[in-house]
Amino acid sequence: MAFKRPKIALIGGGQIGGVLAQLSALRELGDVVMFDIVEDMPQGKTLDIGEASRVDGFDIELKGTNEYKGIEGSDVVIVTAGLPRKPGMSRDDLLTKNAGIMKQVAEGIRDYAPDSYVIVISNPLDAMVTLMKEVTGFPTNRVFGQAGVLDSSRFSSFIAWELGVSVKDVNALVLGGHGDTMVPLVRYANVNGAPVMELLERKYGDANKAKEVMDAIVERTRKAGGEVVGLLKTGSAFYSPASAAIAMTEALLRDQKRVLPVCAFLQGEYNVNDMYLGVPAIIGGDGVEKVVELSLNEEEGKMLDNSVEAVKKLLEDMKRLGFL
Ligand code: TXD
Repeated sequence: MAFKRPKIALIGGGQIGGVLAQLSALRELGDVVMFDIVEDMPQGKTLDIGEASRVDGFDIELKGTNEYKGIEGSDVVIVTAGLPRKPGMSRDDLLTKNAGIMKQVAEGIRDYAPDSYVIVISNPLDAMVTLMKEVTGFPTNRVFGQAGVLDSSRFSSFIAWELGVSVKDVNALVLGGHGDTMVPLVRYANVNGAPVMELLERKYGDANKAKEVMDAIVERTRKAGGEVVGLLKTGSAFYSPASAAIAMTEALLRDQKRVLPVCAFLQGEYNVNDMYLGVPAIIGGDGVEKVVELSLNEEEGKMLDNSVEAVKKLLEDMKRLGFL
């Protein structure tokens, strides 16, 4: 059997989809097919990126399509299809619209890429991943969502900027749903093993001040998506979400066994049953290979419970609207 390059399908060729295509090419992760309902747009975007292949030096084929047939044989599918909230639209309106889109997309993946691993990015993330799993019927190790890698990267960046250290030495994790109830784990945050709170206390010589600074970092992390939206005005973050999903894709295609916070299906871990939630997991050649359990103290446990409740509400809304 001849060797061939992995095939990556991008469903949604908007802001995030475009960066996903470019990063996939730059890192030579695999051939890319970009699907969108907008005629000619995915063809144009992939042609544009492909025409830089000589300059950037990548041997990757990029194609655009408006038909699901184009994603046949894909190993990984990354989904960003969806609509952002427009003025006058309620949360239910958005949920109805995006759940409708996700259902259609999931049927396309189920029918044309039945053996693929699926990474969902579209919002509301936790609900969209759940719907993807329900409609495709794929095993849960093959359907997961991107939120935690980005939320944790934001948390780590803010810590690095505050302490004036390389972000490469910062390890900081965010658990929970992708919303205001997410749980940045301060107690586990460290700089090459040194607890971040200890470093902040040394910097300020005052435990109260250190706590105040950390509280502000946690708050900024929770609201980081909104901060970018507020500045961009015409859309939401797209470079960093794409980078985050590419890290997950690379872990999968190169069987890296990375421990990454992803939206994974829980069956008893963290005392949560049969529900998707953001937790650290080993990501390797078989997708979500194992959820990594951390012991949480009472306060952290309560925050996670809070986040679980918020995700459950979303799922109830989806049921009420007839999608689950
Ligand atoms: O970390 C995260 N998970 C996120 C998620 C961080 C930031 C943004 N996040 C969400 O990703 C955001 O709220 C959106 O739901 C998605 C995609 O964001 P993006 O910025 O890429 O949105 P765009 O530019 O509007 O692109 C969406 C594309 C657009 O080209 C539409 O034509 C297409 O989706 N679209 C469809 N594609 C396929 N099939 C259908 N039915 C469809 N409908 C719209």
